[in-house]
Amino acid sequence: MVVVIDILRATSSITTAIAHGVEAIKPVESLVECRQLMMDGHIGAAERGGKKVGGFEVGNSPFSYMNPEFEDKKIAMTTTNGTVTLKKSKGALQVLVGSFLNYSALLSYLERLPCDVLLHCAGWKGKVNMEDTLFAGAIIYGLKQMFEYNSDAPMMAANLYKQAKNNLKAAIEDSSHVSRLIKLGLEKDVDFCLKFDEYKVIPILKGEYITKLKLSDMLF
Ligand code: 3SL
Repeated sequence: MVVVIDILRATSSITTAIAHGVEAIKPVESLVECRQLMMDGHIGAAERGGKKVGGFEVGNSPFSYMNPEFEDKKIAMTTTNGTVTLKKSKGALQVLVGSFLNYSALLSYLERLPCDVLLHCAGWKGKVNMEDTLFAGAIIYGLKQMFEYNSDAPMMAANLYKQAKNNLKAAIEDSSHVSRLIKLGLEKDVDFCLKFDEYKVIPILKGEYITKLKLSDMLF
């Protein structure tokens, strides 16, 4: 079982889109593939370096996925790190999408699971980042010793979260990606992505598409 985490902003945007009625999201790595799918009837969503890529319908702001016109539609999405991490997670027993926005829903599923869980943080271009580590820590903290750790990394993430949990924004405000998004005028996206439990959905990557986890998908 893998939980993909890209708090700013891919997994927060995917959670928002699925909660707002998007039928399915196909994560793809290249702009070329995304453009091809757009020509084949998908809504095209593309972000690079925090910016919406010209020629596509949306970028990666969670607010752009609250659009009622996207209900029951399919989206092809490519982002700098999040969609790459989703593709790399393929082959796991299940691939779930995690964010603060669906924290409690995800936690209550994970705590009943009879299997190992890998928290797969997207980071930024292969490097660790604060916001994904904090969310991984929030999950580990929430699971309260129900799992054994296979290294010290989960304990480190949980300790970081414990120190930061009363003011997550302060903990990440000097981080690399928050600084990048603020320079782009996207602080409201940061604030939204740090909100707990806006939604109850758990997006799941099944085959090529991310959809809403249904009762029949549950492993217990
Ligand atoms: O890297 C990603 O997948 C994005 O979430 C980055 S951004 O927040 O859209 O800049």
